[in-house]
Parts: sequence; structure tokens; C-alpha cells
Amino acid sequence: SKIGILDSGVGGLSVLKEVYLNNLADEVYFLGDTKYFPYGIKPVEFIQERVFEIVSFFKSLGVEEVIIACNTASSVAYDFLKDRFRDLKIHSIVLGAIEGAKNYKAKKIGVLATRRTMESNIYPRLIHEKISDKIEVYVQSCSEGPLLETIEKGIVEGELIEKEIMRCIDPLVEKNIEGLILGCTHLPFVKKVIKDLYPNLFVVDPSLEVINFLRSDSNFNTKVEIFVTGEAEEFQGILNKLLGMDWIVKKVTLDRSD
Ligand code: DGN
Repeated sequence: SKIGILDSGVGGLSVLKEVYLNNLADEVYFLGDTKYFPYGIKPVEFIQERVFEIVSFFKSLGVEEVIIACNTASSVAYDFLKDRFRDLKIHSIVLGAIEGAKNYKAKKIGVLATRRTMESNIYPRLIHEKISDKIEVYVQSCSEGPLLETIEKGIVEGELIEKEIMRCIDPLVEKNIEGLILGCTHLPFVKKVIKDLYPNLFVVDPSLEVINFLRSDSNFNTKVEIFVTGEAEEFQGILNKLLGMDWIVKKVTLDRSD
């Protein structure tokens, strides 16, 4: 099988890692839309246009299944994509996160997300719809600024990371949350730091959940191809830091020609 994984930047590599380590496809194509990073502050229509271009590209490569490895894009473009690509299976990282959250009997849950994800209200809505309308959901926008920018450089520990994590999570802890959803695909890379700082919180890592949507009846020997719309060399270095892999990164242009 051929799978496409998309994100605005390096965050989606957390999902690629799980698909690769668990051998869940013959071929995986990853696309980081780095030319237009970050999605978190872009208008909804713009994000929809971008993911349409990306999924069209995946389709031209013979992809049958797509993982939207970006919470922001899943929040504002999942239904949009499903309507336009009815012949593809499309998976949302947000729906993966909700499946993960079902495993905990929490009364108060915190979510870290981008501003656009927060404004879409998707996490409170789906938690109330699919788990319980009694759960109090607190969404904290954390992904603009230093935390995301630092992870984006391939740095996943140290003083700055800890300081930024506390700045994001402390206000949620004050609300007495029992658990936390990592609602931005960068965050699994700093999961260890989060768990060390907040050992009493349960942590939902959507990258571990979304892969359950893929068929796992066969054991593939997964081959990976990486594309970016921005600079390939820079991405190559970060990929190396974050996943320790030296897959070749190719630059593609995915702008509508008209
Ligand atoms: N990877 C994106 C997400 O999960 O929402 C965040 C990065 C961004 O585009 N702001």
C-alpha cells in the first residue's frame, strides 16, 4: 500500500516515525509544506487550498491513503478533503487524538494546540460528542512562538524548551486538568520533557493513535520518500536530528499554475 503523510513542517515527522517503525505501508510519501509554514495562523481557505494541492500530488504518486499529520489542517480541512477525494481514505490526527483520550476517565482535559485549531473549537466539540459532554476541556494555544520554532530547528530539550512548556501547561494545571492532549504534531518530540515536568498528568500522543486507523494486517518493509516545498537541505538536517534518519529530501513546487 502507498500512504501519504502531510504537514506544514517537521511536526508530521512524529507520525511518519510511527508509520515507519511499525512498518505500516509499502511506501510512504511525506510532504512538508515548509514554504507556507506555519499553518497555525493562516486563513482557513488558504489551508484548504494548500492541502488540496498536496493531496492531488499524492494522488499522482498512486497514494491510496492519506494521514493529515497536522492538527490545524485536520481541524479546518478534513471534511473538505473527504468531499473532494472520495476515492482516497483520509485520516485526521484529531480523530486519532480523540480515540486516545477515550482511554482515560477524566473530568478535565487540557489540549495544547495552534491558534487556528483552538478557534475551530474542534477538540471540545469532538470530546463532548464522542466521549462525554460532562468533560471540561481547556484548550491552550501554545504553538506560535518559541516552543514551535525551537522544535522546528530540531531542538527537543534544554532550558528554553522547559521554560516554554511550563508557560503553556502551567495555566492548564491551574484548572486542575488530569490529562493533556498533544494537539500539535510537534509536541510528541518533547513528550519526555513534558512527562518529566508533569508526572501526574496522563498524556495523549496522537501520533501513536492515528496509526491505528491504518490496516495492520500485513507487515511491510516500509520505504520512505520525503518532499518539501521549501528548502530541502535545511529540512534534511532537522530530519536527521529528530529521527536520526538520512532519507533524501526532495524539493517540489506545488503551486497552482493558473
Ligand atoms: N503541525 C501543526 C499542527 O499540528 O497543528 C502545527 C504547525 C503549524 O503549522 N503551526
